[in-house]
Amino acid sequence: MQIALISPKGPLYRHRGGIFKRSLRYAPLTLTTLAALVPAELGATVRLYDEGVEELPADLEADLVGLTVITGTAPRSYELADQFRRRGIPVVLGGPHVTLLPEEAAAHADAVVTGYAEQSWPQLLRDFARGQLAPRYRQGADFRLDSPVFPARQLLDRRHFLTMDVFEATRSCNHDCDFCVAPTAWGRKPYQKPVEHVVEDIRRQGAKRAIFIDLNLIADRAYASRLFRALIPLGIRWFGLSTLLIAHDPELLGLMAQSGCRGLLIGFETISSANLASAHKRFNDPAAYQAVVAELHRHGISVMGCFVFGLDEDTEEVFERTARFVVEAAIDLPRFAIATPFPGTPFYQRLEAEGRILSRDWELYDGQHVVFRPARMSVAALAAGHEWAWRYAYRYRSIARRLLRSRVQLPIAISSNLGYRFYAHHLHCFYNCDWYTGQRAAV
Ligand code: B12
Ligand code: SF4
Repeated sequence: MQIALISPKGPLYRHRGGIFKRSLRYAPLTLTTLAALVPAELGATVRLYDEGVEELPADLEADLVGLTVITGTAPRSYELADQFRRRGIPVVLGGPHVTLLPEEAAAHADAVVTGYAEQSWPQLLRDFARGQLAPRYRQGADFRLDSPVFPARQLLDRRHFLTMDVFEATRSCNHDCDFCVAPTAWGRKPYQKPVEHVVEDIRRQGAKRAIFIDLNLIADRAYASRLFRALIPLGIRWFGLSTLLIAHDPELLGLMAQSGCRGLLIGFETISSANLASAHKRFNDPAAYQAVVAELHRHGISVMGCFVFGLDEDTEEVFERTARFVVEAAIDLPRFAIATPFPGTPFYQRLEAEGRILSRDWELYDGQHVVFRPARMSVAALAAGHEWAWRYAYRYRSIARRLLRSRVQLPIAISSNLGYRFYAHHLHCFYNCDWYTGQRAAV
């Protein structure tokens, strides 16, 4: 059996014409994990294709195609799925967007898989081999990540990625921020790989630097503490994601730093407490942001700080205040996004009930387009302000000011800042689709 697993990409991230440089691109674990879950007894050959790094072969042949779908790539995924099915190749769709909108996806697939797929995907493949593919596979919440599954990273061409040393210890998150896909798609129950399996994966890979893609590594304090202790003997340096609550837990932070953590992606989201309250993210306190960054720097940890624009309390002043703030606070790598109501989330439901969703073209749901009517500014002002903030934060002067104050992980910080500077200066190339320019011109 020949299985082709594909990660389709929207325009922003596609390798040709996209603006997401190799210096920003690590190898995700979706396709490599699915490949590792293929039951050995089927004797299948698995090939992986990531449209973010390569063109799909026009004559791609397979007995079964699996596509991973996030909201921003749903139109491209459906287009590819329809093409394969026209050629008589059965298609399976899975991933966050399929979990959020299975009925929509089912119109383009022979089978859809919702939720995580640790048990359902092997089951699907066995059914397919017997000629008994079912239209719907659901992973119940009662599964565990106990069995050792080592992602098949060797199936991706490492030349396309900054690093292949990408790992995962946990899934989902215990919080319920109203804009986040994780609690809606997968629930808040923590799923954890046994710490020994994570360590074994890192050892096998021979990694010296690692990226953890877990949504919130400190969701379960006891587990995080066990994991960090187990990482210490490996002597690696690693980057991951956490909430800013880590800065308020000196013991865990000390352990995290000792285990080799050198950078954290943190969702600060907004400098408005009222926005945070309505998004159910009250544990973020804007008054403490600067101290949080300083505390992480003190431990040698650089900060990728993420902010969203367009929440209901935001007025046109928010762009300048936030952009100046990230420079003053010496955030090593700031990222800005436009608030995006992913389907199924409480944020989407609220905007829909208020009649404020302007477009359901999922390709625009990439965090860089305005798809709803903002409360206190126009669509055009939100789009322009967001772009302005990117440019301001990535002026050479701003980069220098941020990095000279931080002085943490300078070589890596300089190269990723240059990657994001390129991104910031090319964002406008992606605001030329007809619907979008029409909206901006109309306001
Ligand atoms: C790597 C990554 C990216 C990469 C590539 C993603 C891609 N597929 O194109 C890049 C950097 C491009 C990216 C960009 C963005 N991303 Co992203 N990203 C991730 C991240 C961190 C890791 C993915 C991963 O490797 N997971 C590990 C694997 C094992 O889990 P998994 O992918 O969920 O797969 C499991 C199941 O879902 C299922 N499954 C998945 N696909 C399939 C397919 C088949 C056939 C089957 C059977 C099963 C199946 O089986 C797997 C095993 O259980 C996830 C967060 C996370 N930790 O998952 C966010 C995540 C996917 N991203 C998300 C978001 C919001 C974004 C951005 C909007 C961020 C932004 N503000 O700019 C952009 C949008 C890009 C776009 N074009 O629209 C959301 C998804 C939202 C949504 N509704 O689609 C996630 C879930 C994060 C979150 N907080 O909610 N991202
Ligand atoms: S803390 Fe982060 S991952 Fe967890 S629900 Fe909130 S936004 Fe999502």
